[in-house]
Amino acid sequence: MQKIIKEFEFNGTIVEIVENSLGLINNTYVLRSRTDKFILQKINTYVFNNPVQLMENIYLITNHINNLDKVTLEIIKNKQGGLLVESNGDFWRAFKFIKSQVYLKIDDPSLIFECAKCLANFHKNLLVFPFKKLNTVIPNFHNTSFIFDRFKEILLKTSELEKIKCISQINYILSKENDCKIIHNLILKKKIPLRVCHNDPKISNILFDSKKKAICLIDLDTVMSGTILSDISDAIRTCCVSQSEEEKDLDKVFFKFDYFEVFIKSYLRVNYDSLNKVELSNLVFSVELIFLEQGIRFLSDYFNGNKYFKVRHQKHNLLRANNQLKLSKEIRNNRSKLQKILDNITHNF
Ligand code: GN1
Ligand code: MG
Repeated sequence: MQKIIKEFEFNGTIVEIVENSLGLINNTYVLRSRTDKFILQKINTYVFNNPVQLMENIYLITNHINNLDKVTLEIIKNKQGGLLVESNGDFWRAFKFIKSQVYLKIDDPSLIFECAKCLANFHKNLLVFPFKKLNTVIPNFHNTSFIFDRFKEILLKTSELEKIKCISQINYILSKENDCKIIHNLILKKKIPLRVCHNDPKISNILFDSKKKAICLIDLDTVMSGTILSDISDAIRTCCVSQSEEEKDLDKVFFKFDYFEVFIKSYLRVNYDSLNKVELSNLVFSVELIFLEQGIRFLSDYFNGNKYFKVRHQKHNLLRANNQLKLSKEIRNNRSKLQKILDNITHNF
């Protein structure tokens, strides 16, 4: 790693390297010199097969946000002025370290308010950014219809024994084929617009200061065009729950309706004007769908040999899938309750 470190424009000698294992995709290290801290990441090329295009996106987005005088990631270039360092087929990139705290789950509604505000401002700041300038780093990333079809393909290669063990999860997912198409079809029909989206605004991708104020969204790897509904629902997926997606005791896992209310109020306060009627009327459904989508993604990876998400043990992705599918069902059974909460809020706008 010393060889890689030497290639970047870090000021000062690096005296400490600590691995940070929060993300499920890239390898992240916090570096410290005598005066500064930095983030060094090895990009997961199984997931991101074009790191150059990915970094081009991050460069454009961070410049745009920076020009608005808002806080965002700051790329540290290599000694030739490039955005990446390549070594033995691996791609590395670096950022300035932002002094902050991250949360894996939330126990304080004021943090929910901050998350929603942070995401809404991110969307607002990028409203004028022409999304066509961004490379599609992962095609069909939040296309649930595509994710469903890939799940079916993976099932064809899964052993009968494994399928029997997971029969209830499989049957539940297969019964949702039509649901998986709804948002995608509305995009195709241009009823739901494409916009610049973060595409991975989970709670641990939001930095907070010591006063619990949100600083900015990080992990800009998947910033590209998409529906804003995936962003809103993905933030809700990780903010408005009793436990994180890592919790395996499902009795402890439930949706927090009061947090949903705080989230929606805070988000719409900033960005209500840019949502159209079709987006608003599909918002509650999109929350159910994102849990289902994440459940399908985890279960697909489990059947496929855990190649995509980092795991600590062989059944890790299965347990994560069970967690997400439970929440998807809970939202399904409480759609009208969530719709009422949303209607009461939008009524006042
Ligand atoms: C991955 O990189 P990280 O850990 O923030 C994944 C997201 C999932 C998330 C689940 C590129 O995000 O889509 O929602 O794990 N990122 C990618 O924790 O697939
Ligand atoms: Mg990521």
